[in-house]
Amino acid sequence: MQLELLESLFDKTCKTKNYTYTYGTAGFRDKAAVLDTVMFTTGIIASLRSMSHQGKAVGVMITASHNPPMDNGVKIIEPDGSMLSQSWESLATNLANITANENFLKSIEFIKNLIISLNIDSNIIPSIVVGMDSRESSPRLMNCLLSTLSPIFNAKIINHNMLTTPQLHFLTAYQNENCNIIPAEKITVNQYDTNFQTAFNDLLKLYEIKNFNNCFNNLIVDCANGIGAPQFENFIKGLPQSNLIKFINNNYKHPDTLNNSCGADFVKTQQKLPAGVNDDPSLLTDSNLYCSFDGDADRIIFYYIDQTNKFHLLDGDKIATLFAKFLKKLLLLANLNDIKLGIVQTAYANGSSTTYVSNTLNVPVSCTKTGVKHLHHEAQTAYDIGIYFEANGHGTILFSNNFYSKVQSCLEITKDESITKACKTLLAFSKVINQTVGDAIADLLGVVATLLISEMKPYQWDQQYTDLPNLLSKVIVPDRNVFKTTDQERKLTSPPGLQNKMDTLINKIEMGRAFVRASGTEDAVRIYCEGKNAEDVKKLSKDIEALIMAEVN
Ligand code: G16
Repeated sequence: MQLELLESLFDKTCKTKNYTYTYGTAGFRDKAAVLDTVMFTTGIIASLRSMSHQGKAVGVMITASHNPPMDNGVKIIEPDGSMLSQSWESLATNLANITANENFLKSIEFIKNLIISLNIDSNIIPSIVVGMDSRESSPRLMNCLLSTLSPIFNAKIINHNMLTTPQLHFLTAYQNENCNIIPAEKITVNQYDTNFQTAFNDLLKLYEIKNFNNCFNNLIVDCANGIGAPQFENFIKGLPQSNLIKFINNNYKHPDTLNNSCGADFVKTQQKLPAGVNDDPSLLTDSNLYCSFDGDADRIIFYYIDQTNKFHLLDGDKIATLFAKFLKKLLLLANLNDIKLGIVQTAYANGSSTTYVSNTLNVPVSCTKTGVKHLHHEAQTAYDIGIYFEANGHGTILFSNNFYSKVQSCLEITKDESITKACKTLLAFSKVINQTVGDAIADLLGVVATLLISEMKPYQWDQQYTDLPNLLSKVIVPDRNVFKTTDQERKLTSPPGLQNKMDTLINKIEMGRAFVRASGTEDAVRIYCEGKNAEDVKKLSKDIEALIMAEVN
């Protein structure tokens, strides 16, 4: 490791100085113009993280996901494909801020101290797997990220260039799992594609499903004009009935259109169809199923229109309950009642969904703070089948070792055909899911397979429960950091007194619930409101917004 060389590279790369970086909900995220310094230090942190894992591959994805085109960001991926361990978030933030604000020697001192305190063997060669989304700024930021990897760390680098965030999560884990049998340079996105295409096709074969028309005529996929477009267009070549899949907002070569009036975040927050559907009357029918990815295809939400052209949202809560009902039925069929199935939500989950999960499905439900890392952890530690979804469509399912061993032994012992089929379905379904992180492509396969096997149309899926009217909005304030929360972000502790004023408003409306929290990805404060009556919810949202503005001005 040649730390002496760092200074010349620093002078060349780090143009942003006197700036404070914050590690947000999902990594560093900011205007692309100021990210050079933090990309430079992220390369160093990722290398040290890999060395602390004895040189196992660590992933680094350049993306700002649902944010507008001028933003960008970076997410670090652990060797098992999960998000960077929380204990390293503050190390990454400190190094970025020391490098941006102090004498460069302090950065070197920080790195040296880190190596000593974490007992990192500096002879270990790190292995880094990198990728980026389709933003205009991504190649420039990739150069900043890569600048230290070879000269300083002599790192082994696998550059997958443009791909989706979940593809990189999967390939990072895949590279580590197969390091003794497949050379890292032979691993491409083809392995991801083959893995999930095969899993989906095998699952459908169990039920001899050849025709999708029982559930929908066409599946319309809104790709948010992001990297999900070319990746999924290529992916569907290995799927049956791929002619039924139609793409809209797949203009990823025009990065200025990314997430603009389209994509999962737009459709969820605006509760309306994205751009591109109304332009083509042939796409607008009540027999179609629609879905939207976000900018890096780690989220998905579904929707459909009814015969009166009314829009109906099937968001992350609806995806979680669809999966829970399906998996619970399979567990019952297989008499596997000791496998613990549970759902993890955040405060954004619609109240009706939580009631439905607890009272109708009789499935335990946990609530965590916003951020996939929190939900992932809860799903992994609390359940054998941990279904986690944020209402915004970010989520996946985790299957524990206990799940696999119980299903496998049941399969070996049983002579009963329906038990055999239920066990085989559980195992096959678990392979369709990307267990490293929420994945628009894998979740889409899971939803389509569940609908086909359950012979369910979108409106029947929607009938599980009726969402309470709700509104998610955001306000720009001078300093969002003054908004601090407790109770899984459901209550404000600061600014003092604001929660009490909000409670007075909330208590006035029937089934009222609302909370306010600072976004960890955008410079904004989010307001979520729900209640029995849509007009009350609108008013509550406006009143809370007014309270906030009065507080900060
Ligand atoms: C990221 C996180 C999600 C979170 C979302 C919004 O999603 O991975 O867990 O729900 O940001 O977070 P916030 O409300 O703090 O801005 P993505 O898809 O943008 O990476």
